Amino acid sequence: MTERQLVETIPSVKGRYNLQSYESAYSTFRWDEIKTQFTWHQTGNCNLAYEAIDRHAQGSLKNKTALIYEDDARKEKYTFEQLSQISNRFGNLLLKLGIGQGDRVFFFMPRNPEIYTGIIGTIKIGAIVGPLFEAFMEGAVLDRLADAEAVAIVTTSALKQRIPRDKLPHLKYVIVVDEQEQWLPGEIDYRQEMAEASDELDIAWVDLEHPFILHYTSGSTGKPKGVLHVHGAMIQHYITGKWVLDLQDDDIYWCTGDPGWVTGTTYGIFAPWLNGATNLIRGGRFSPERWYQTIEDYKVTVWYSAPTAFRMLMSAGDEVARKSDLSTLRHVLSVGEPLNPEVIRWGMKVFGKRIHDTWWMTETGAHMIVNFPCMDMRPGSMGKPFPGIQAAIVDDQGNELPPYRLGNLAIRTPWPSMMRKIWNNPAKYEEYFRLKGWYISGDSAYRDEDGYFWFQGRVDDVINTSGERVGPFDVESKLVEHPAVAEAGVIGKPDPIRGEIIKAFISLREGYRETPELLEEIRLFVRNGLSAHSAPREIEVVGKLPKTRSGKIMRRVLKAQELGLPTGDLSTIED
Ligand code: 6R9
Repeated sequence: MTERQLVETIPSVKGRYNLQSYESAYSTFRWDEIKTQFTWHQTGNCNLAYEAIDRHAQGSLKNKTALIYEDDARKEKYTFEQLSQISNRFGNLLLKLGIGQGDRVFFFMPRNPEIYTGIIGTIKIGAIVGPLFEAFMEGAVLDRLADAEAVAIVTTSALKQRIPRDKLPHLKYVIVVDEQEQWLPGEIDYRQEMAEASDELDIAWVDLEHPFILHYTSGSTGKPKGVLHVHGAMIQHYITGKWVLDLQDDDIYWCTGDPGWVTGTTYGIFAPWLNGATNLIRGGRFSPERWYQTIEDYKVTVWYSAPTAFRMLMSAGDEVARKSDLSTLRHVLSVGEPLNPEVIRWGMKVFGKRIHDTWWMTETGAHMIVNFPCMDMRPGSMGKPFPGIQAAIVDDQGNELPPYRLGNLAIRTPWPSMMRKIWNNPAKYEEYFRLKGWYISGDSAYRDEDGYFWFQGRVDDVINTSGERVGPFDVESKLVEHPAVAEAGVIGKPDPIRGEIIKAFISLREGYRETPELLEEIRLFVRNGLSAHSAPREIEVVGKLPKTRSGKIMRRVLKAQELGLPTGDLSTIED
């Protein structure tokens, strides 16, 4: 990696942000000080769900709207007090079934208010939540429930068909939230039980190290890993919600992530409610018109989404955006994939706002490297480490590398929301910490001399062409700058002479047709805009790129298909 000649900067905009100066916060930060915000800070006996909901329900935010829910069929609002009562009922429902501390309770439903109150209720009794994507098929459900030895699952009458109970000896209860004609043994009628349950619950006071959530995340090969987090993560959920999401009293906050993805829990549930914010949840499918309309209808002020969604909105055209009033938006953020500079430029045009990239992982539990509103932004960079977080680029021996050298993105251990276990797989867990004192993310990145971090790809995705290391992200970002390109996925394809050549898979925007001239024009566009060695030698037009449920382009799938190899675990693929 060579030094950049020209770095685009989008200056910070003055405002009443919760964090006013990054440098001074970073130099004086202590996690211990953040703990004093919590009711448990002297005893250490805590409960994340209590801090997120009941504490507000018992205080001045009692009648504040905590949850606004909307999909094509339901529109509902709940105050903190109502969420406290409903989740108490759910906690009692579980207790009545004999479910208790440390038991694994899974959620397998389309987004609906019951997932949110159910997750809170489960955590209140000290049990462990296992969130699943509703799109999972039988095999994916089986793998996760079997590995976790789940005792109960909350689901719908339609989705329960995908739960192979005969292969799950530990699964005692299937809690069905909607009506059905026939109830099988072991099936619990959620509506009836909830109607009978008490509003008062004995909350389980647990240690900060007590687990509360098990998120399965798939690697490229083998079975998905169960990443376990503990109640103490709330310290980081809270302070990143305050400083990065910049949540303030009168905000209407919308995070588009599904609870099956860690973004949909840490920043779709815990961070906003720990901060006492009004949290908007939208169910149903993605649609540019409806998404923009949701912002207008609810006067959304803080919006957290993902590059895949922003790129889809971008390719739907600016006219669609102009049909809705988006002027209430004051802070927009992104996570899940690298945020292409072109998308940031587009955001400045349609929202009049910067889109703030944030980098973190299921394993890190909360934000690690981010762009704060008070900070100058360098499009294409994921920003700087959160205060209290020490990030570095290290080589394969754990030595720190100087600016502009590509290497392993690593975090100094520990931090409050760090995963504590890979379920049933201690060897896998140890692998992340193989270089002493560091957590190795598996991402490849470099740092510039001002401390901004630049993501290049998963370590396995980095391309070596004629001796040059090329990160797929740079090439993809240049490709989507071309007016014909909607999305791009770039891989290294083995080549006898060059080691690897760069192959790009692209989807075209509305109104463009594939012609040899267009492909050549796109190739030259990258060549002239980036460098000769970064230009794709092959470009293939596809209708759609393979993506995960959280919108990540699956480069390993593109590569396996290209080489005619097995594609590995596909349980999280979009369709
Ligand atoms: C929160 C989440 C983690 C992986 C991570 C990286 C990619 C996430 C990113 C990003 C570039 C960003 N990733 N955020 N890459 N810029 N801002 O996404 O967790 O689903 O576990 O994925 O996603 O490759 O290692 P998870």
